Amino acid sequence: MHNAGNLRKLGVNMENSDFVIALAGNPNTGKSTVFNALTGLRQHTGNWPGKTVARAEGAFSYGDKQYKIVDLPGTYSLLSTSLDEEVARDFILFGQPDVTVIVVDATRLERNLNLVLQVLEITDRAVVCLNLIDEARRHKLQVDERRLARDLGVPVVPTAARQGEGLQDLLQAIHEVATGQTVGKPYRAKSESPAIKQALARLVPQIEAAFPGLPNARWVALRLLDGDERLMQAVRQGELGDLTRPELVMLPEAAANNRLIPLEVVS
Ligand SMILES: Nc1nc2c(ncn2[C@@H]2O[C@H](COP(=O)(O)OP(=O)(O)O)[C@@H](O)[C@H]2O)c(=O)[nH]1
Ligand SMILES: [Mg+2]
Repeated sequence: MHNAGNLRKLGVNMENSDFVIALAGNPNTGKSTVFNALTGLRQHTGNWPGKTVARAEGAFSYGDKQYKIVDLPGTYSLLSTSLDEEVARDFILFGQPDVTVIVVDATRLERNLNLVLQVLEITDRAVVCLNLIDEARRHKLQVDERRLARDLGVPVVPTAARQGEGLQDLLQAIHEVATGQTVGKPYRAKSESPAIKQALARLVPQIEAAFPGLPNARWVALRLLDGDERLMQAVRQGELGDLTRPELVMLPEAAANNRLIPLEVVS
């Protein structure tokens, strides 16, 4: 479930919406085309709060639910080494969108899967939009989307967004993930060294205790071990939790919980 408090800080007002969708993808995969096809005229553009990065936000309804959709900057990764990557990562990490749609280029699948796997480390609420499927066909490339969905552990929907092909299936997949009818079991690589394994064994339970229900404690722990300043700040300030639940903000136990995180493990 999305984090309305953090979303407000990220410039998204959820008052009249049931769900918020993030649209991620490498540049030139057809993200904006998908965005336009889903929202039509119900969209507006601006900047991310406090940043000079352009942002498009739109709305649509489907199956009696109101959706907001945010077009994230096109990126090849989420390591937050550029402003675009930071904006995209922060939105998925702190906004906790109900669904993250990752638009990939079916003709350049291998390169695109890098971002898919990074998104799947942060959230299990994802749908892969396998776009430019017409181009793939033209190049006699066949993608086994069922196999891909099984291997990734999230729905994969082939589309040719410019022609409107597959968009109904995409909407249906988004709806099923948003409403919890489909629950992802994302593929997550595990190939850490014994030392990292040991550190994770200490750190992960403490992160889970401080932030119950966090879908990505292992990833957060790995980023902390990597010395990620932004995540350390987020842990200290309780940003990863559900700020919409007042008891977690108010209760001193919440603050006390945060102090459980042994930052000496991190340095
Ligand atoms: N053939 C084909 N072209 C597409 C498709 N989707 C988008 N495009 C084109 O690909 C280019 C990049 O699309 P755009 O939506 O701007 O990509 P973005 O950078 O990811 O936002 C544009 O010329 C689109 O018209 C598709 O499914 N098939
Ligand atoms: Mg675009």
